[in-house]
Amino acid sequence: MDKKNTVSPDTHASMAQKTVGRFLFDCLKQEGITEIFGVAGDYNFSLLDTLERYNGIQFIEGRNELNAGYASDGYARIKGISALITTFGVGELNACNPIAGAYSEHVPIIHIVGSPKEKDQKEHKLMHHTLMDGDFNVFRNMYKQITAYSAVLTPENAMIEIPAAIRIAKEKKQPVYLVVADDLVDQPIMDRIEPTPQQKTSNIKSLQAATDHVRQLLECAKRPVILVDVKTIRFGLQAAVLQLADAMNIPVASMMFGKGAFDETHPNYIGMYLGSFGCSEVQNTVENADCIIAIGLVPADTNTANFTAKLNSMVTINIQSDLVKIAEAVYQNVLATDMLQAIQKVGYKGQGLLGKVSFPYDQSNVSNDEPLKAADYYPVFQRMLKMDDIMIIEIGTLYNGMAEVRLPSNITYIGQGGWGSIGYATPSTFGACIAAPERRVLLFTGDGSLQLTAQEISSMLYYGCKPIIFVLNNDGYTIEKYLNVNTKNQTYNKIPRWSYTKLAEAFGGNAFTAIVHTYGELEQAINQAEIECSERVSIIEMIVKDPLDAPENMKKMYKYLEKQAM
Ligand code: TPP
Repeated sequence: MDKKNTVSPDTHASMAQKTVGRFLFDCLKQEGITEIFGVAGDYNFSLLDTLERYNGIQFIEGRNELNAGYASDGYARIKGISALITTFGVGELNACNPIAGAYSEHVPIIHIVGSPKEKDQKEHKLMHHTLMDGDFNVFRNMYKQITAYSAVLTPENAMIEIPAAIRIAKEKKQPVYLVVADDLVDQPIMDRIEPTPQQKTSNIKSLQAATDHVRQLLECAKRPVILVDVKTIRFGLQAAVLQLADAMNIPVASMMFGKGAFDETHPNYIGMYLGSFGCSEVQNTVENADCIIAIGLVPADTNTANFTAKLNSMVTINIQSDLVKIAEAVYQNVLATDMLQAIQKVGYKGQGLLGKVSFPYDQSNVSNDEPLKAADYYPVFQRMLKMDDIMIIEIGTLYNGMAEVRLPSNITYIGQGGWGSIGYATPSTFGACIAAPERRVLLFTGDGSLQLTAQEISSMLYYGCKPIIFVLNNDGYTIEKYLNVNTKNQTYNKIPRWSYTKLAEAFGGNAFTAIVHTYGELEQAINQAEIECSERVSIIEMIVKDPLDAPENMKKMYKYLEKQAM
């Protein structure tokens, strides 16, 4: 990062009594937060002034709060937790979408809002950024619906509320909301001791009963399978799942939201289960299994190929973070880590994969001068990926196509499959770059989505981030033409034509850029970007001739919708 503020240590801090602001930042620093995203506004000046003097956390300003919220989401998906500072009303409401998205997708963000002076609030004065009705609780009440916890901070309660909010965010993996009046930030806090929270543990009897049930299922199972989904990532279960797969030696498939949860180079990995829209071998293995060990499953429409995924619930061991469902039985208070270990101890030994597994993008025979098509550019992406890359995939045709690209080990794969707010990926990429400046970061975005939050490329340039950005220019909202059988020719799916490669210049920065139409050009641009990405941002605009070009699974989805509509 080139343009980091030089943070001067607060020389008086060690002598002075802790203030609300300093205590807040101490608690965040303890969680490993070294950057906080947000946008300045007069009600959060005291917070930001404290932060500017604070040693060890840098304020990273976004181009708006929507983007800063998405950036903190991307950051949290890499560092485990993040923080966002906005101003009252106008600022915090701009961040509702990313915070609701984080709630839906289980991403812990500490959202801190600076509010008008306590005295003005008590007197119900008509202050700017309010509804002009003297009510200062309106926005916090709105936020209660999309956060796991909220509190109004005071010097009296800071030592209780701040640790409690952080603990809840980490436990539930969801955002929390803290609001503090501008004039209270510098007030010394009252010494209080938070009651020691009870460590969550499994209920031994429930765990035992669930384990007995698992044993019964596995005793007669001939074709068991492991199905990995998104909450495996959110609740940090990847290592435990990998261990289970090694021990059991049975096939492992991934759900779409859960991409990246399991090492796709593992010999037991069979691919993506996309119901009847995906690979039929994977579908057969999962749907004919006589025991499905499903971890962190979210059976949503877009994760189950419009609910065409048919998991036999009578043979499914559905492991959630703190409960397990097996057939019709629900075992409450069973922690996923304990359940995974218990299954391993049952001692089932499979025979690995019986046949050879094929992956859709392993082969492609296309000449260099052919125009770009989904069927053949995904194999190019598959070849360019490297271990330890961070990939951010926007919702759109890319999210569907990329699902079946086979990943190298140790990839952090970021997508907002469930919340699905377009424009998420670009600011999230910015957040990822800030979280892991040492790693290669790749953004794959559609042209339509980029038009929502393109400003964050400016922040990338400003803070010296160097992602490689692929913009899929298919001249409009292609995915929307597939989501309904009547939307192919609608004008609302057309978008203005932008010069995407000129964005960097417009934002006052310098980037490597390329506009590519063919495979030869794409490969050449990728080779160059691989050199350039140690120095600057790269923007590769991929022009696709046919606005209806899409990956195979989307074409299958369209056929399915056509049948449904008949
Ligand atoms: N607004 C928000 C904030 N989120 C949404 N998901 C939508 C609208 C509806 N929507 C879903 S996908 C999409 C839209 C408008 C179009 C995406 O187009 P693009 O990024 O160009 O990707 P493509 O499918 O063309 O590759």
